[in-house]
Amino acid sequence: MKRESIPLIDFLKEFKGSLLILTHENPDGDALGSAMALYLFLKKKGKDVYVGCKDEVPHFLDFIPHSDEVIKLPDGRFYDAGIIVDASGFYRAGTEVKVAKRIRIDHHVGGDFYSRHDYIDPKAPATASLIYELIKAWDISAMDKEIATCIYAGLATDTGFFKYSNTNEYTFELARELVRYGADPNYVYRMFSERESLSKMKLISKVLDTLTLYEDGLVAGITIFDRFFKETGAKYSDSEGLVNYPRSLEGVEVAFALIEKPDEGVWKVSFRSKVEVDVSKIAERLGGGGHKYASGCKIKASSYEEALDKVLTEIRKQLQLQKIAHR
Ligand SMILES: [Mn+2]
Repeated sequence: MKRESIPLIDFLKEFKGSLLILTHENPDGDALGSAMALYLFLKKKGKDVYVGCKDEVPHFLDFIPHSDEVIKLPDGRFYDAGIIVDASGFYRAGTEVKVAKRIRIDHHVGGDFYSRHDYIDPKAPATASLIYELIKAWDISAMDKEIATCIYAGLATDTGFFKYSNTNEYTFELARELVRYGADPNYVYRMFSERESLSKMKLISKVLDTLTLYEDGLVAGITIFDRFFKETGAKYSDSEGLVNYPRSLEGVEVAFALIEKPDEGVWKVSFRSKVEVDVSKIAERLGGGGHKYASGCKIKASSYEEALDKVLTEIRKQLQLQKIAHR
């Protein structure tokens, strides 16, 4: 991915104030990996920089270097500038953020635009790859093993460990560079995939019991009821990625996970697709957003049946619009 120039670099070079880097709520590997990589790099550049998140760092991400330095938001402080990474806008922080200037670094389609200092590229495989490009264009000599590990964690997460359709020549070139700088692929894999808790396994067992096929097997969904967390002792962050189970079924083109969030009075929905269906369109019609193959939204509904009906209605609409049927 060749770029002419990144205006954000010129802004940051001149910038003298306090800077808050933040992720969306319920951070994933790309969100936290990107935030920490940028934080560590800007600290090396002598900036007055902080990193914050509404949620505590989940167990599966606690190996990310210096993630214990993440500030829990809201912290009541005022910052001269804020950079939100891997999110379609500051509303995704899920909490109040007091910053004089807003900047967004992201690879999602659409979303909020703040100024020419935003650094957005929907073609990037991960936000972490944009952080790499920023460092490369500014001062690659500041790259080190810790920063490379943060970026690698983001890239690996968003490509499904180099399996999803955003995996291409560039993805591997970038991975090669990161390994050269000290990222350890086996270590990152083990940290993400071989540290599960028994309570998460019990949660998966309950969730798989809800697995249901719709539209003659073109669509598959799971439901994560709030009581499952109480019954198993699993944490909310343990629900991350479970939507990949319905997606893994043969013949399924659209998968979804419906997650009950009584504290917010909503149902959170994650959508995944395999080849053709553009699930970003489904999420957008329900007030959310995302990518062609991965998207999400929150919907208000007075019952589970109503939430499920809203989801299935929009999925059917998209299948019809794209004329998707069994081959
Ligand atoms: Mn991402």
